[in-house]
Amino acid sequence: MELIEDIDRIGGPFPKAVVTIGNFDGVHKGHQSLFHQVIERAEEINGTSVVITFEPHPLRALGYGGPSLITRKDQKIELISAVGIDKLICIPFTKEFASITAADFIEKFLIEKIGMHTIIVGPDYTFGKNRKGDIFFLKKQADIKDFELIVPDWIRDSEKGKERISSTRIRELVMEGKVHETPKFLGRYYQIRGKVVKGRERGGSQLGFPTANIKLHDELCPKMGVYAVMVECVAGKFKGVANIGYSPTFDDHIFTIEVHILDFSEDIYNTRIRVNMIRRLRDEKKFSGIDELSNQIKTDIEKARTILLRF
Ligand code: RBF
Ligand code: MG
Repeated sequence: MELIEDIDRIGGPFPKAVVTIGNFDGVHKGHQSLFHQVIERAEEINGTSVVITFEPHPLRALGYGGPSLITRKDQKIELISAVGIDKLICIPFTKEFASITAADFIEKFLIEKIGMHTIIVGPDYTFGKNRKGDIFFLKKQADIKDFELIVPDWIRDSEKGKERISSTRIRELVMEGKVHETPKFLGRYYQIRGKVVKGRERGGSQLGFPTANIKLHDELCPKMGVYAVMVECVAGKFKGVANIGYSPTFDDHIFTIEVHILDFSEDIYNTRIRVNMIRRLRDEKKFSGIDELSNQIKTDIEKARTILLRF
């Protein structure tokens, strides 16, 4: 996959471009299905598969805040590139870009610059200045400008499932701690990313359970509590138990995201870490002392080992 981040250097028009456009936060199963349809159509017509996305989130660029992202740019690019798309165009979304009319966007950008032959978008897709470009508008333009428009139906969470796959729903599940429900929408476990930083150095020496403290790179953070997790770090892939919260047994009231990696003793300070959130085990509690907390963590680890057996 070629990643294109400078719209003045797109290198198009591409032969028979089959295009999809969106923010694609989360790169969830709905997005993945669109990408696969883009690849299939491109193969059928001997064309080029193209995904166009925006950074930052259009709402944020326009000053409306916007939602906490499920996937930040690096993870989004990584996930899209894994699907097997030919070109990923990541457009810096600015006020200027937002002021382009829907008709100009199609003519000057999609057709002239990209070489669009086919566009595949979901039923609720809108684009262009004030979001004037919707499916109805696209249909009319497709007839006038002679390109192909494909609007697949929504992807559901299962064959008979009723729930639409949506980034909003995934954000809610993460914030409610229901991380075990995210795979049916994401097609993978929800993952947090960050860097291992120095903590209070209390876990190993006082509790007997050293933890890697994580400086979060992500915007979205799962509900506070204790989780069974699968860790990916420089040393490999490991099972673990994570705690997100204020460690109320102690009185320093510092919010931390930390993970105790099972059967592990390497020094991973200042390296990158990825934590796949498998299942939430319980709320954080204030214990009467270190021994009580330590015993509880032992129980958490036993539970986690059972949950993580198949990993
Ligand atoms: N601290 C608490 O005050 N209450 C808890 O319920 C609690 N649960 C934890 C569960 C696990 C699996 C881990 C790794 C840590 C937990 N902690 C909890 C945080 C603990 O106090 C912290 O790791 C040490 O104080 C070192 O910073
Ligand atoms: Mg620690």
